[in-house]
Amino acid sequence: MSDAERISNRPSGRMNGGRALAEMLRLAGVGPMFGMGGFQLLPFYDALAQLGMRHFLINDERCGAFAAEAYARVTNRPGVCDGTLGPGATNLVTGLIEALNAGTPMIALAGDTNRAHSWKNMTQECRQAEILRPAVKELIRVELTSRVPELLRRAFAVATSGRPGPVLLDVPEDVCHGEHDFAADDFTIDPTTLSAPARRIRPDRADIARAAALIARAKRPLILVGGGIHLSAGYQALLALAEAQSIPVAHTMSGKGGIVCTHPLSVGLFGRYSRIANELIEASDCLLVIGCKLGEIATKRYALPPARIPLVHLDILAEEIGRCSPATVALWGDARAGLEDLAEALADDDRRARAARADYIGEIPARMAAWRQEAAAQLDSSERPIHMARLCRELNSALPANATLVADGGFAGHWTGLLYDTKSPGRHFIPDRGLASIGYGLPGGIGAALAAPQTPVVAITGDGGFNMMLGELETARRAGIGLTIVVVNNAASGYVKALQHAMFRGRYQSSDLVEMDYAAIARAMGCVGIRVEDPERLGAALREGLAERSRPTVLDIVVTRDPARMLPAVDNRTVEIRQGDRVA
Ligand SMILES: Cc1ncc(C[n+]2csc(CCOP(=O)(O)OP(=O)(O)O)c2C)c(N)n1
Ligand SMILES: [Mg+2]
Repeated sequence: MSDAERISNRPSGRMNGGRALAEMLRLAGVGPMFGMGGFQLLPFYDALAQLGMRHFLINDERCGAFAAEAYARVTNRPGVCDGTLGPGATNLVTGLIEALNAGTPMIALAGDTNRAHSWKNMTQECRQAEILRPAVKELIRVELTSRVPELLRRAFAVATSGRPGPVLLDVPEDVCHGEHDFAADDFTIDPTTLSAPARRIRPDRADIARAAALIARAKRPLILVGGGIHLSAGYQALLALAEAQSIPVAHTMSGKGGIVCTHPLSVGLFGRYSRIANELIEASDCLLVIGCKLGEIATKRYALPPARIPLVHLDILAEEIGRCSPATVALWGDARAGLEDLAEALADDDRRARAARADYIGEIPARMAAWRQEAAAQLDSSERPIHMARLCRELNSALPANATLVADGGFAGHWTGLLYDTKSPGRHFIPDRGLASIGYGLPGGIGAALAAPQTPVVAITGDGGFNMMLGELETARRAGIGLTIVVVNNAASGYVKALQHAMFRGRYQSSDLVEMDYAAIARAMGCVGIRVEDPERLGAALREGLAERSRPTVLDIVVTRDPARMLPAVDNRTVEIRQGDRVA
């Protein structure tokens, strides 16, 4: 890399480690940061103030990690968060693992004890490096103030290369407060490492040829796309291959938006919940898996895909290929690059393939229409309390094409994963399927809203998940963001209650919440609060939330309290459960 290609702002002279951290993050052009201060990182905070960089105090470091994670998903640039030593650092764990499992680029800073006194019962001291190490792609302990720029460069390179992920910089107090004479040359960074994917690798050509031969022979090929399509921004390449070859596309929750949900070749979610995609998998004669781990939920606990169907698996992480289902052809590489190469290898055969698959493709609108008809009673339901399917239908009508829906871990994510339709390609649906924690919705919404201030962002969360995070309404209000938060109010830890209904004959334990008016709570916190009990009011309430641009709006949606009717697409009164089964 020549000097001209590097980004450099060339500050120089004597400065403390905190200032050097801030200078490097400024050089990297990071977006808003999220954290909660403590003594160890205060020089960093002071430098942020002096440099005029955006940093938001968050009320729980876990939320800072969630917000930074969602920011990264929207932008593909590393999200940045921080925590002080001990409890600040340990509170980051859940958000960092979300990023690790989802492949989201992140950089987290944790203050640590002054090494002159460490391991002498320092206040808040704990073995935080050991606790955090398995939560991140790489943990970097910064041992010298002089090495801050070099190690931040390393952090960006790790966060955005290969399968992206979170990197934690563990910064001892004396390194952050300590000073060093920096040279102008110290402050440089490789611009390719500032967003994911830092570098693209193409699958082996011979493997592409074998995969192309398999696809060419197939009468009913099907693409199964996961979150990797977003990390690679392979939207155009996916659409081009699907259209040129007439191959329908099914998606995981994380992969939703790889192809627009309203596209005629989109067959929706596959796995635990499905419209028509699972049937198409069963009837397929060649599956092309793109950027997808084929984990428990995507495979209905490994019941899919059937072993008899040849499987081409394209992934950026070589050891992920064939981990859960054996791959007939392994394609190791970037999703976009691999899709482009496949399209090129098949190009001469496009016309024949499209003609041969005309009937196959023709089935899809009819199957989708049949599914819609079956689901119509739910989608159009005017029952009170409100049906979740009706809420999803209203979200589909009210949200414009450029909107982003952030979905929390409970039923909010399950139902919208199945029924929400994105209208333009890209990350317009953000579920926290890395670790599927509840509580992601509100802080994730904050991160997404700050990442794309001009676009409408709606966060949908359960009441349990919202209870966990209520304090962040204060953050959202302070940040002045027009985020719409949809609270699915079923007065329950609903998923747990539904399983207790199905599996333990309605013996409920610790799954009920008290009836709350979340709209009133929101109003008391200076936000807009609207309680909706009538489904006919949903559309207007959503539009009101979207129109409010300077403070959060909480829509408290009163949905079914009947645990027999909570699970999407499963009539659990008739589900037969054997020992060890998991229905959802
Ligand atoms: C941190 C965390 N704890 C527990 C769970 C297990 N869990 C999955 S869904 C769910 C219910 C959450 O209740 P709520 O947010 O109200 O959503 P609902 O299922 O009622 O829609 C729970 C406890 C989880 N996913 N994450
Ligand atoms: Mg609930």
